[in-house]
Amino acid sequence: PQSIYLKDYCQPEYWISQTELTFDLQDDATVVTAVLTLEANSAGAQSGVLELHGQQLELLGLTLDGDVLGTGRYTVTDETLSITGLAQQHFLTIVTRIYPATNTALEGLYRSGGMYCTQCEAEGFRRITYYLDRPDVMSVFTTHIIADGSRYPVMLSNGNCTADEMLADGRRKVTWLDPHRKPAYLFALVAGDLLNKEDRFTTMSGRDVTLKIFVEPQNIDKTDYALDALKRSMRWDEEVYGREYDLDIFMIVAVDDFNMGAMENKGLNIFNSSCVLANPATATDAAYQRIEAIVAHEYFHNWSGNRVTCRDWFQLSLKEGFTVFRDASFSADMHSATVKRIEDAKMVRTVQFAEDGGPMAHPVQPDSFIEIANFYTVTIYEKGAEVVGMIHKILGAEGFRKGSDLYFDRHDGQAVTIHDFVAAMEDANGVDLTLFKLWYKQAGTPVVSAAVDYREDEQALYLTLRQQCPDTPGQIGKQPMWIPVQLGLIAADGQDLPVQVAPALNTAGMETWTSASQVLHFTEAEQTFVFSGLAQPPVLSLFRDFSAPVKVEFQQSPQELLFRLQHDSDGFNRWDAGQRLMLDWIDQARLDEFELPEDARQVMVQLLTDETLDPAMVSYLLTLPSEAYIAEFSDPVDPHAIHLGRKRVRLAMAMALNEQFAACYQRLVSHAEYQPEPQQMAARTLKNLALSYWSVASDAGIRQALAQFGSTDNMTDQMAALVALINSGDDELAQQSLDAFYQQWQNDSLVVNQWLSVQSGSADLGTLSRIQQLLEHEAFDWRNPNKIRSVIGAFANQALCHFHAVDGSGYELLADAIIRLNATNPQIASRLLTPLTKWRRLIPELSEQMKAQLERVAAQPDLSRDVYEVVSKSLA
Ligand code: HT7
Ligand code: ZN
Repeated sequence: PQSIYLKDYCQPEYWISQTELTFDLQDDATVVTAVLTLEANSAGAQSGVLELHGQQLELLGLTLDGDVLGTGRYTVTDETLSITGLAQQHFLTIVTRIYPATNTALEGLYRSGGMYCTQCEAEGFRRITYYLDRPDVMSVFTTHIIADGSRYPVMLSNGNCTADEMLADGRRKVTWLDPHRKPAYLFALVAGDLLNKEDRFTTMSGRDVTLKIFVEPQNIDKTDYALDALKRSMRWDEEVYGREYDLDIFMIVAVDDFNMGAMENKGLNIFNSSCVLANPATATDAAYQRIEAIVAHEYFHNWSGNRVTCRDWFQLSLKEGFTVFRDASFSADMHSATVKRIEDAKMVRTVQFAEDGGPMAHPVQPDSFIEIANFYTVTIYEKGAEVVGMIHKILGAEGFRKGSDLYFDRHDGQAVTIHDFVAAMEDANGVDLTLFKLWYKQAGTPVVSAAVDYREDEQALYLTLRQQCPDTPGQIGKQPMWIPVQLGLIAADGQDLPVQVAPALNTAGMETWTSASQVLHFTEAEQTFVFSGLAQPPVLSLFRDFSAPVKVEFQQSPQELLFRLQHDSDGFNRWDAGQRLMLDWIDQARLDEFELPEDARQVMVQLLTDETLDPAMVSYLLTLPSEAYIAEFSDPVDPHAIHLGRKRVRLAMAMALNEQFAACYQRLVSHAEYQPEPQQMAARTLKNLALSYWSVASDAGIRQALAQFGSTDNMTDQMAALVALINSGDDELAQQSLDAFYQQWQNDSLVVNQWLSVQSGSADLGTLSRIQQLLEHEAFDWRNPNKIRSVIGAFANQALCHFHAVDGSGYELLADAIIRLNATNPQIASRLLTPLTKWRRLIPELSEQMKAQLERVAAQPDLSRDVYEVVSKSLA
């Protein structure tokens, strides 16, 4: 397989102004007729050759301006159809046959359950017909769907429905017209026997929009929350970004077999059913929040992605980074902004930093790839969002809004680049972001080290920051970046002091950027900032609000960390201080038994008993870092030592605070009817955290978990109780509870997924033999990505002590699954490889075994591009 390079981008020789598609959905196959209006691009090459993309297509017919094309005029390969001798304008008709029922890759048109659906991003449209399947080719699409109307009463595509007719043979033909020009990756088609829940939304200019969520009949009672979340998103985008919806109808369809979370097809979003369906009995609070965030994310793409799209796939973060930033701001506004920030930072530190430090490291704007599907990564999405967030920090909310207004106005209807986005931000604010743009170009996580020197005679604190970004594959020697450092100075009484930054000289003798603002602009390899007017040495709170996605090396004593856990006015840094303390404890506990220090115990007692605090926040402050998070702070990584250390600290906290956890639990038990609303969710989060500690340390806690398991009406509490019972150490009780749970929920596939993952991801239960049993279970299905994620994904990413079994059996199981899926669903196979890409960071005895499994995968014949790219880069 060949790499594709950003530097090779050039415009196509032809545009496709109109695309008319007819889908004839037959039992064994689908025949697709595409009529393309071709127009020569005056800025493109003028060879008269058109090279269309196509994969796994049977070509049945080809006519140009009504005449059948002779075989001398065209050539077909596995991936292209080339036509020669073309002039300025043509109508090209292509007839292809495809096989949706055997499409297990879930790209293009495929069947999920009894329905047809599509997934065209990034390059799935080429599995439907020959086309210029690239995002800068934008066309007006008309879609006709012909099928048996009794089996497929619902037939949908993008835009507005313009005709619905019965054909002479008794079949039905439905026509959809999307007036907005769009690239093929935003095309969608759905046909099935579906029900829908309908609502309406009046836009800010008074237009009436119909909203519909389509589901299989058994799920019709699970649509209300997503519909409400959609309306909240539409209102929020109007209020915060001034963006209004632009069609008469907005539709969402839930499908069971889907490679990712959801897809923003114009006017017809397609969702993984796990990211849209919920009712209190079956969905946890976390699932509700995920649904709200994903509904918002896909809706926000209507502007950041669809109205203004990407010129090429190297610009993917243009739409994804920006849209993740937008959905994060939305979630922050709907719930607790601090908790959302903590969640996002946890994700960046655990998953993105790992990617940035591994063999698949790439910049937010990559400069090459082999398979674009491998670049839907945490770097493109989450780091991309952090980069947009830093622009927001630098410009302020008002300046950022001016920039986004200019971006949308200037580029509406265009396919553009990340450079265009930044240019709009610069032009609207009169700032120069040239240096800042390195964030898009340089891979790797910058490491910032900080040293402080308090000078009593000057009543000043000198802060020296140094930055360094490690080499990454293909990028040796990085330049200093523009890092916004939000900070605070805390007095001994816990109050914030005013931050006065005096002019300072950096090592090069240049005057630095200074301000009384709390955001410092750190732009050089080394810089010293001087804070004046400080009668006492303050406690420094650095990188408040996670103001930049960097690793921070700054020594603070346990007393200072504890002080900040108690007093830092920045909620994110309160949490961060606590996590740093816990990391130290876990480090100590790897070697010996651990006892919770008394001063820490007192602070925790205070947190657990102060009823004025946000319970969700208290819960985060008392939650230990996950094993994966701890691994990111370890070198080399010894998963078994991490597991042991964490387990000891957990037990020590549970024992030292047993009474308080029990009391906190009792205080937060509520008899109100379950509502998926922020206050109730926050209370349940803390209540169930208390239960998890309480049940680790005492039989009373286990009895309470058992009572909660059997009596609750909502999945949040039932699942929390089940996890507590699994962790109780009583294997019989754990198994009985799991059996009862399956008995209760075996007919609800999404709940069964939770049942699968709670076992597969468990340190107590996720043993190799259990995983093998689950893979044989009636509930498991190799064709369904959710089931694969629930068993194999949970095992390899969460049950770390079993996955890293010293005999290498966990790695072997994962490699077997990857080899199997390589043939049926390469995207999922490739994603499952992620844990194996970290082999170099492990202790030698594990590292070698992991490498051996990677080599075994690499040696397989017929590797997909997806798997080949990750395996070969991991071994390079
Ligand atoms: N933009 C969507 C990306 C997506 C996707 C990409 C590759 C393969 C399958 C996929 N399904 C959806 C999702 C989003 O970011 O909104
Ligand atoms: Zn997206």
